Amino acid sequence: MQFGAFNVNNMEIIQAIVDAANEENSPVILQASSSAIKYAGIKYLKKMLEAALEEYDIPVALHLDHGPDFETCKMCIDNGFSSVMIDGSKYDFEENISLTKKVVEYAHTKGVVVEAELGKLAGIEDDVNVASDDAMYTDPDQAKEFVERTGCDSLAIAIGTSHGAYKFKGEAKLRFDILQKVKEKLPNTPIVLHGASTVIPELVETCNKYGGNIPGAKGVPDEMLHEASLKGVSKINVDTDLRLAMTAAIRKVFAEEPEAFDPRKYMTPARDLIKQTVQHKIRDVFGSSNKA
Ligand code: PH4
Ligand code: ZN
Repeated sequence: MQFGAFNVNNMEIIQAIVDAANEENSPVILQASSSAIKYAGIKYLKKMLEAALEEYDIPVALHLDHGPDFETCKMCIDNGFSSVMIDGSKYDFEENISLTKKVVEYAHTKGVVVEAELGKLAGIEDDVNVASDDAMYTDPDQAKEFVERTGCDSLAIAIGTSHGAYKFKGEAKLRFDILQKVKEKLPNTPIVLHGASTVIPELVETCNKYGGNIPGAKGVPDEMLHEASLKGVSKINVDTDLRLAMTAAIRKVFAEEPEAFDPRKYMTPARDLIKQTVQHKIRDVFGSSNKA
């Protein structure tokens, strides 16, 4: 079983995810990157999480995605986030260790758990752009040393995924052999997969049909996410699929009802389509549904 960690940056996205998780009676992780926090404001995100917790009985966590530095992690910890990610993957091994360790030491005194990253994802990662050629898979021996020396609670690894809608030029290919080795060396450390959107073809098609221009987009097929789960990935990050759902729904309303200008007219179907997308992932892909 895997847990979906869904990126959020506004009220409708949060409502859609939590509503979907509630219907599936599944725990869920909401996560905000530092650019999402800049966009929405940390106080709004925190209060919207509180609203979601009041509304439903399911466990909902609020996680910092790709924390770029100690200060951002500290700000989120001090604002009641359940967990933080410190992304030191842009630094060399030793620097990544010392930054991660510093965050772990602070977080653990406050009862907050820490995700770290070792290895580099190809593509755009927040403000950091790692060229495909530089994409660096995680080294399993280093992963073991990294976790032992930092005390991090979970580890994001690079096995060939990347952020965004263009993950593979040809066939989708992930290095499951690396995942397997990492898991052998770290049997008790939850492993995280970033850049794990499927880039759902129907959503891309709808975007393109109604004036979008996202040709040749390709993500991680559901079967591969299933295999990743069997081989030990416990947290799956999803952002792009939600962006596509929202855009597809809004584009459709704009194209079919050009006279519409009440935001509720297009935000309602946008929220519904995000909800459907999240529900499908929880139920059919991640298997975290506890629906009777
Ligand atoms: N993420 C999302 C990163 C989003 O700065 P920003 O808000 O654009 O950062 O961590 C993922 O792993 C999402 O993967 P996906 O693109 O395959 O959905
Ligand atoms: Zn990521």
